[in-house]
Amino acid sequence: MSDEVKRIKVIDSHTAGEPTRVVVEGLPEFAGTPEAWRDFLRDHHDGLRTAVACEPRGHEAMVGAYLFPPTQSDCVAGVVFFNNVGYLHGCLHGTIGVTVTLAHLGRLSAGENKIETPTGVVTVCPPEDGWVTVENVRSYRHAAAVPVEVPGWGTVQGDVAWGGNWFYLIEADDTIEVAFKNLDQLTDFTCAVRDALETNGITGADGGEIDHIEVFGPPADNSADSKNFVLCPGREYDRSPCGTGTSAKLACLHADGKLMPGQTWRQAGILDTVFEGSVAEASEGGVIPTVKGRAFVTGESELLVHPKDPFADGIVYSRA
Ligand code: PYC
Repeated sequence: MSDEVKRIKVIDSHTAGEPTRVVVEGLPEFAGTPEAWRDFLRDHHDGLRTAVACEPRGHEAMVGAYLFPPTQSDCVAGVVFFNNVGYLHGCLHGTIGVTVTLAHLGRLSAGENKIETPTGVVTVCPPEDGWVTVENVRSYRHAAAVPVEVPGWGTVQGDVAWGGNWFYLIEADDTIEVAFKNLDQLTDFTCAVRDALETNGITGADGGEIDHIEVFGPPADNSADSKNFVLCPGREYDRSPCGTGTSAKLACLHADGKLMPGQTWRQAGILDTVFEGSVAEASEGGVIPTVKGRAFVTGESELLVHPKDPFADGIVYSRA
């Protein structure tokens, strides 16, 4: 076995509290679309994901982003997002993190910059004092007021919507308050809901797995219209208001006639940080959301992976 240490250059940022670790050097040789990159890395180099995202180099809340050359000439980069348990379809807090990282590296042009992702092309502008606006892919409500029996919690009702990931969106009732002090309860509740959706075969379009659960309650103050808790794939919650979750919410509000094109919705997350969103109507139905949030670069480093390290691929485990 060679003693050669693998070096992975990363740039860390956080968007409204949620981390993004962009892998800027250290990917294996490959070329292709974001879907092809995702499949190649998942099937042949999944240890890279766990080395970057999991302890001891990462942590459970870490969201990673692989950066590679785009296939479309009008895009500045291709990106695949991942976390401690797998790959994400899309990720907007992550796109905002990638944008401040590209700006930090001097790789953005003035005006609009397009980024290829597995969900489609998203458009960003260079950050202004850390604020980045992202035009997301088409988002839509797939099913309204879907009931599900959740063991220990009773019947829960929510909308199923696509915002770049599949979400089940629930309005909190008196049994649960969307507040940071209730993180454990919110996590247990949303994990139980996700399990119940799976058990009952409730999915997004084409059987898409609903792997994000979003609970809404009143905001802490008038700086937002609503406050959410978002369970991400795995057991971690989004520290930010979740950009794809905000997009799913915007699509549901629009479908209910509660949000007109161009009107602003301010979505707070569990830390009371806020994303601003608005929609344009999409010709195929649904909406094209625009989401604005603020990110800061927090570190530039090189991860070292020694071949003899028993945790070269990170500490990988699954919790029942
Ligand atoms: O901001 O879209 C988002 C996101 C998805 C998972 C974590 N953050």
